[in-house]
Amino acid sequence: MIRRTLTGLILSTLAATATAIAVQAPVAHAACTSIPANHDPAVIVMVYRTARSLNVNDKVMLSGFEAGWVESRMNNLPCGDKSSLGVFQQRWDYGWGTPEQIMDVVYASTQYYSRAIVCDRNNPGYRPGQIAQCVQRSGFPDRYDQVESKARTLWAEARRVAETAASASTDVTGDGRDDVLTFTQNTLADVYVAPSTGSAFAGTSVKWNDFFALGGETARSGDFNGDGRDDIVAFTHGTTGTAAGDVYVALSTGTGFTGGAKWHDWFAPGAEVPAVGDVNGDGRDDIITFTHNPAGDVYVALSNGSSFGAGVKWHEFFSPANEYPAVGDVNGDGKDDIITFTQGPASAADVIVGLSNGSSFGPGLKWHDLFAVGAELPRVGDVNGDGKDDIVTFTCNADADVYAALSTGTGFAGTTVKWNDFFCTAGEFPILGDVNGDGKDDIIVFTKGATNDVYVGLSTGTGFLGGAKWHDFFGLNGETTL
Ligand SMILES: [Ca+2]
Ligand SMILES: [Ca+2]
Ligand SMILES: [Ca+2]
Ligand SMILES: [Ca+2]
Repeated sequence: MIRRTLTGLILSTLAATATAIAVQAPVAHAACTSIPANHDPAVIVMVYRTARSLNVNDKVMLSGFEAGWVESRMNNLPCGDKSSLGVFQQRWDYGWGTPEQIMDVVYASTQYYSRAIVCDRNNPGYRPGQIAQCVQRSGFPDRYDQVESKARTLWAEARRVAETAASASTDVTGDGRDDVLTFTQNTLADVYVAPSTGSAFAGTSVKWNDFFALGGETARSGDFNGDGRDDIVAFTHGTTGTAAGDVYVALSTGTGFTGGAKWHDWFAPGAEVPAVGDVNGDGRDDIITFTHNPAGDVYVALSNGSSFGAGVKWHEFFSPANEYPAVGDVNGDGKDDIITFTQGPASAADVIVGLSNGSSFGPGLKWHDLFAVGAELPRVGDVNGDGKDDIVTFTCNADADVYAALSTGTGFAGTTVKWNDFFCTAGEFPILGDVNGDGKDDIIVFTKGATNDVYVGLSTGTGFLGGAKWHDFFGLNGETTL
């Protein structure tokens, strides 16, 4: 059993720091001739994940997005004023690290947030912008609070990408009914499960693992050894250091998860977006990662039942930055396919599919041209029980509407077909799962906030019933819920 500790992580970072200090500073330093007008989507995800890994509070989190926007428009700048570099414009000659380190977004963010945590602790009355100033010591101390609104928007975007979970299988007990899972992702890193009884989620504070998926890691579920019970997986991300790009799996015993074991040591590093699905149809879930950058590459590592094989590129260009990637078997051939929601305005809210042939994903095919507009939350699942995965989108605003479009095997049919007209309001988190085991995926929402309830809307095959409370305390703010 491999157990990772936070201390181990910090020690390895320090060791890396000690060796790297010998690196020479660059002879020449370039001032920036221009700074991009917009943020780099990958940079904000790495800043967000790093802050989560340090368990920062909301105020400290926001301060980093204010500082990053003011200093670099959230870009990893290879230039800057005097000796300043990187997303936070840190200076190698003022003790922030070597130039190479500062140009590592994870390292730079760790430097920023470690100091911000101390500033906040010593000055509990500080606003986010004052915390940013405390760390940055800028000649223009008022600039940070002035960009609060922009910083909140970027924070929300980063969280949305980090929480991309358009499909997940969560039957950890193996009885044919999907259960609910929550990962605390704080210093305790606990994993709780509430199994479905068919009409409710049972149990409060039933811990299935007491150290898995630290803050900043991505937690998902899937049946990796093919025994009919869904297991859990954590992607460490990172960019450098011994823990970067690791993938840990903890297998379900039906009543708990075993200790995490490393199944891959280089997959979904940095800001990549990982997913889970059985792409070759052998009954074992595999891992998929979307680089989610301008290259838009998609890599797969197949499960052999006890580890994941080498990462292999299965698609050259799919779901680049700003799109919303997902995985599901949309044509019902037993092999999971890739899906991306472009999420533009109504004129550019397409759904593109890449079908699996068992060893790669085929060319992108448009299966719908108006679905999941803008900030809606799309999901993938078989809501009518015909064996082909369909698409569902939640507005999660004051309208609280839920739309579905059914797979025909070659496209998704139906535009603005409402399956429920009040489910998921702002701040809540929706998923799909077959919680009563009738073969049709139902809708589930974690209210979070003050109530921490879980509601379910069962699928009838043509709509979702009104929400019923299945749990009254599960999945708190800041936790990852599946
Ligand atoms: Ca497989
Ligand atoms: Ca398929
Ligand atoms: Ca279907
Ligand atoms: Ca169902």
